[in-house]
Amino acid sequence: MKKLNTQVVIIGSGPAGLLLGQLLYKAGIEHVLLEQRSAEYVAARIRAGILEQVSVDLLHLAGVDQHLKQQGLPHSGIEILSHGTKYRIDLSALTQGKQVTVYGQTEVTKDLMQARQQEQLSSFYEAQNVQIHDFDNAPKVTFDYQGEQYQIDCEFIAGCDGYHGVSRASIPQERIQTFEKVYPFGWLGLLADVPPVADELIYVQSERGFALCSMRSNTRSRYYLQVPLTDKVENWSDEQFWEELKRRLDPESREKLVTGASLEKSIAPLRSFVTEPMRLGKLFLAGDAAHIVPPTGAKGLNLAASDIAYLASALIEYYQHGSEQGIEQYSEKCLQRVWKAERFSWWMTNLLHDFEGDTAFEKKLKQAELNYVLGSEAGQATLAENYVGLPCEVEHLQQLFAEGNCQKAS
Ligand code: RFL
Ligand code: PHB
Repeated sequence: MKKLNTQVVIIGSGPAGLLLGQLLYKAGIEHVLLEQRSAEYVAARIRAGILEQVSVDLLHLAGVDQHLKQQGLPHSGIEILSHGTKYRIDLSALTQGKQVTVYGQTEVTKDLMQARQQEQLSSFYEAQNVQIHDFDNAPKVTFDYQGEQYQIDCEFIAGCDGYHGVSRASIPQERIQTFEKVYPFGWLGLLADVPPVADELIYVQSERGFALCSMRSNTRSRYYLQVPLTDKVENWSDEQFWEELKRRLDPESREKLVTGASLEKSIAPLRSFVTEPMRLGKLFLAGDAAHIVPPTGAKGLNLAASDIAYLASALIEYYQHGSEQGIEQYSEKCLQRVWKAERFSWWMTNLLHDFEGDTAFEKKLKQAELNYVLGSEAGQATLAENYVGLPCEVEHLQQLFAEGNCQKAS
């Protein structure tokens, strides 16, 4: 068995693991990253598309925002189409100038991976059989790589390995609590090289179900349709997708919609899920390993980034000042923000989707609630404040960075 040692082992090369790696590297903290998939597979995954300012600030701090600055599209508003009428939510006007940035998770991942490669940071892609040991006292991670067994002794483990990862699964059940809601529908997503139907995202509530018109750039669009959980992507030709999308849109958008061949098409189930606590001993859970939100509020990727802001701060405080305060408070701080994002994502999902099981009374109430939100400045402000992202202590991390590099632990 090959033996290595480092300060932090990061499991997972999604946005959470990659961002943490870059921030630790910048702070002079040694780490090794383990990923079960190939680098090519990870770099090609199509997922989220909206970055909160907090996520943009973190990528800047990590020194990985050159492409984002050039290609990210700042958006100061979104549109909501409710039964044929379009309402604009002026995010900036309602939040003292805040906005979101359209920039794909695929691009974020590629930028972070490229920076990692340039700095030649220690990474094991296609690491198999990753296992966590003794995370309360003397953490170790074992895995198989290119036919050899490895063991890494470390001081902390960051479980950034997503919903299906090994980190959460390694915790004895009696030491964590999980909270879950599964929704009775999924999103069928289609990516195509066609110009977006509008300058801003359109969230569509219609009698035929929810739809979303999003984009990756001025020439690449991402569209979604609410579909039953039992549906299969093979049931949907590109033509059928475009026809159904048109039926859910208003006449003006239907007219403007440019269709084309799909680059990718897939169905994602919708789920809300939270694990408590998010730290056990020297094992931290971050991102989808700890929580899942339905994509309606565009929060999944952004929550992963804000967890990493708290985690990077905690580790830097520990190595720089010998303080365990950030480590002790990690779970509580993350969960405060996580539950607010869970609430918002659940609320947006409830308001905009068609729930088959709803009674006529419940449908009327939901419509009244949406009409209230869209027709009231206070209602719109609540939506806007949550959509652009609630505060997270990025300033604290910025200050830690400004104070200088961390000492390497002995
Ligand atoms: P990720 O991105 O899932 O990365 C986890 C990484 O860990 C690896 N891994 C392992 N590595 C080693 N050993 C093991 N045993 C491992 N098990 C897993 C995985 O291969 C992977 O590389 O989690 P992270 O970094 O926390 O980032 C979270 C975001 O990816 C996620 O919240 C969002 O993408 C959620 N999400 C969406 N969010 C949105 O806001 N809008 C969307 O449109 C949207 N679409 C999606 C999504 C998530 C999806 N998943 C997870 C199935 C579409 C899909 C299909
Ligand atoms: C996306 O562009 O993939 C996207 C945008 C907003 C959402 C969800 C997904 O709420």
